[in-house]
Amino acid sequence: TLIGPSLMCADMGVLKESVIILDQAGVDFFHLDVMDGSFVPNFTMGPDMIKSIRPYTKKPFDVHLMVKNPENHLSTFIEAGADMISVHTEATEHLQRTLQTIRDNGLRAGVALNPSTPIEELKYVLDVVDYITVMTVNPGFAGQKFIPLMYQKLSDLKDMLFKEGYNINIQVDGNIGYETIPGVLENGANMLVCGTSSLFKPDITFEEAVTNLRQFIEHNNTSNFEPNLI
Ligand code: S6P
Ligand code: MG
Repeated sequence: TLIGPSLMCADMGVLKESVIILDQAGVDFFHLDVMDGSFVPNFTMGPDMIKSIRPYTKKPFDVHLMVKNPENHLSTFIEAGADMISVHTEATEHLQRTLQTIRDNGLRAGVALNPSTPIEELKYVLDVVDYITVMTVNPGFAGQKFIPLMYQKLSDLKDMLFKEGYNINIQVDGNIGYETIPGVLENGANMLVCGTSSLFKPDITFEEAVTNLRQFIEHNNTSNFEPNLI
């Protein structure tokens, strides 16, 4: 199971320091949320910000594009230092081409689904996908509540991938913490995006938060669905 801090939850005044400490604390990847105020009603990180923290860790940068027409911005985020890019199936007309372009540039290609979007949308792009992000909240904000039907969605997705014969990572994003981790692991998730529900807590250091989270995952991981990337 891979752990990735969601950096939009960090204190932007000490972003660089946070990256260095989280890296040393042993996270597996960094999750970077990009919003355009149109696909989702908020703004977060941009390419310059991503570029400015790139020198402080060698861990993969997972850029989650919550923007309309993400195909128009791939090169911007590749140049900023992305190793993995996920796009929303709801935001691009030509999902297959967009994913293929990400891969052609040597990155891992991800596809993210809003809570209401059915997994069937993915059936004919599975051969160009490295990870699927199941949004367990509606994208746009940190600190929201997990949508319970997403456990069923994860389980259905796991079944679909097994039936179609694909070993694709399943990432979960939104309110991933101690209440929800046992359920998402049981239903097939193997990449956890960790925000205010787990890693970014005022009363605990990043080192403690990562250590506690690892122990908890080890105790609760009943599935043997191991990540095949990074
Ligand atoms: C939300 C974004 C996420 C959040 C993350 C925050 O639109 O894509 O990556 O940053 O969900 O985590 P939490 O625990 O505050 O929900
Ligand atoms: Mg995200």
